Amino acid sequence: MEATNSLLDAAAVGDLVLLDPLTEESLLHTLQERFRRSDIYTYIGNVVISVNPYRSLPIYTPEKVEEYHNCNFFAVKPHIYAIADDAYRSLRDRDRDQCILITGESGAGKTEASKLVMSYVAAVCSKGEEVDKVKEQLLQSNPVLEAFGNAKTVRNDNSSRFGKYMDVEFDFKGEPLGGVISNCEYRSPILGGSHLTRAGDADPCLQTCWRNPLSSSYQASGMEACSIAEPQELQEICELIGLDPGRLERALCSRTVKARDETVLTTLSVPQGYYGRDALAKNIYSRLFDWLVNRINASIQVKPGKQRKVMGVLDIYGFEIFQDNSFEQFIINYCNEKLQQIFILMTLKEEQEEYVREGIQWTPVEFFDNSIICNLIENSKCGILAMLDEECLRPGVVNEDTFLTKLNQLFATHKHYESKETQNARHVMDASLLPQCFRIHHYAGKVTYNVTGFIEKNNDLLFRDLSQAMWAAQHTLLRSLFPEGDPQKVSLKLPPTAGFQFKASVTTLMKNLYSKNPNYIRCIKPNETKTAMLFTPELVLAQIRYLGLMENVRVRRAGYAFRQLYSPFLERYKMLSPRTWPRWAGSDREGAEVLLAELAFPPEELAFGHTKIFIRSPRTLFDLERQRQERVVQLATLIQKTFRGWR
Ligand code: AD9
Ligand code: MG
Repeated sequence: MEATNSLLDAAAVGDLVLLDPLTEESLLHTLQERFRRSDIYTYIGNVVISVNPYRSLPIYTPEKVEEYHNCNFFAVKPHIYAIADDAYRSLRDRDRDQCILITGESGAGKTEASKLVMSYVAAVCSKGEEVDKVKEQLLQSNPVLEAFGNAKTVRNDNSSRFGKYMDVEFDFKGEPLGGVISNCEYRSPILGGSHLTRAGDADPCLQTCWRNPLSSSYQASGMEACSIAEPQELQEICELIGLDPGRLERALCSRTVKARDETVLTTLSVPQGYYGRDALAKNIYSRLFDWLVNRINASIQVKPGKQRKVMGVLDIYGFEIFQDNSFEQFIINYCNEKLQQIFILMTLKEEQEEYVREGIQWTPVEFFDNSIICNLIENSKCGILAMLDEECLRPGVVNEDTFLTKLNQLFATHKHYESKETQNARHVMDASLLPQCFRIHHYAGKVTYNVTGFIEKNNDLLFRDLSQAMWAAQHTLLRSLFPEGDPQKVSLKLPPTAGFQFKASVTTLMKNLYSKNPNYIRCIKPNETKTAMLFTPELVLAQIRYLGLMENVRVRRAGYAFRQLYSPFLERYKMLSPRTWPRWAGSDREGAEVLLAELAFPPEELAFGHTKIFIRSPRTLFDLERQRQERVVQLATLIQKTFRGWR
């Protein structure tokens, strides 16, 4: 076991649960030292931390696959293959559905990690014409999705602009049958910036809209009105989608408003025109992407009725704390807060289950429960999202001021909520918090959100004139993406808000994950410049905080830091006891009991389960290991002397 083999060299600790003392510095130092030795993987129990090396390492070869195939998790170096193997075997042999949750910031290596997991599982499950075809379909769905869903950003040359959850389904023998992909996307990030300029992938008409969605476009023509600045561009787009330019121009520059029994065409202001144009481009791209996911799902779906076991892989954006945080960060961080909640619940649940299985007394341990923050955001009556929806649906002029005022009143005394107003009431002097902002104390740190734009982004409205224009186009695919544009189907109901939809998909995702056995991969980005093997401590430290790694270690060692099956335990340490060494005739469990009684460790440090020994603190394990190493040296000296005597 790597962790105990090299205890005298603290930096080589392969499992941070054994870190002693546990501080941010020691954790950071361990990761840095391991990274320097190209050991990019480190455990926290069975959580894998992966630090992006930004260069190709020779650790994903078929020989490595073989090495980790059916391995004993603790007997081999930490590796993403070990967790993939453990999850797959548990699914196949113990009938437990699995999920693999991969988190980390942009460029940290999540998508690469998800591909490594998938390719590992594909490599170790059985072969055959039918199975190979399914594997191929599952693996090949990735390049298609990446072609449309990824883009070059400042942070990552191949950044996923969507969150992806994929359920891979297996039969009782562990052979893949097919799968289902869900797009856990919050719409804005897909068309997040002007970096989207890659040519060659998309349908030419959509590409034009995407690359240049009538940009450079509008000029004010008098009061509160706008017109198309580049009619040529409009003409070209309309030729491609098969639409009368006059129709699109009208939809881009004006809006039909129904007032009582009258229908009035009102002109749009320049900012409204820009809003409509961007909303249209976003909708076209986003709906096309959903269509693509549906097409892939149709080809990989498993026939209903088949009994199946499931391995879900979640590749989703991590916690974000920027200088300026807006609605997008709020939504993303809410999702991460939920993932943290599920992590705590599941880890403690798993711990508890293991103790029950092993017949060990469970004493609940203090840990930070973040439900209070989740509730602050998602409570259906008075959470921040509900308040925002209420504001968005309120008739008349709405703005973010009243939204913020309501939050300030509601959460005046909330421990995890702060604003200028609540600070004043609490006599806090803090010039860094601006009046248009509120701050949430997330599990991963404090984030200040500027409410400007929250309402517009939450409304995420596409003017009906635009959806009707798209439905009128002759381009069949485009037309099919805007069914609500059919004038026969005009609905007076407002579409659900972005926040509402996101909360619903997060709730579904959490339910799905909660029904499975979780496996975690926490990805860390070591530097901002995508440089091979460069480790910037400040950057990594920030991620250690955002990923909640300290909390992660604390939760993991909430009960017993170390546990091992009796047989390998006795095998390793029996040399410390004259009664068990070299040969022990009784059971492994009795052997471990005899051994530990002779070493006289305090009884509260140990618990004897049905199949495993449990050790409470790393210190006790270290002590055990130190004694073992001393014994090894003694024995080596003895053997040397004996051999010399023979000569
Ligand atoms: V984003 O949130 O989608 O923007 P990811 O998915 O976290 O981000 P990604 O997996 O795309 O990051 O990794 C970024 C780049 O780092 C890859 O294109 C590789 O060049 C590099 N990378 C990541 N993981 C590894 C690895 N295990 N070995 C070598 C890696 N290079
Ligand atoms: Mg990615």
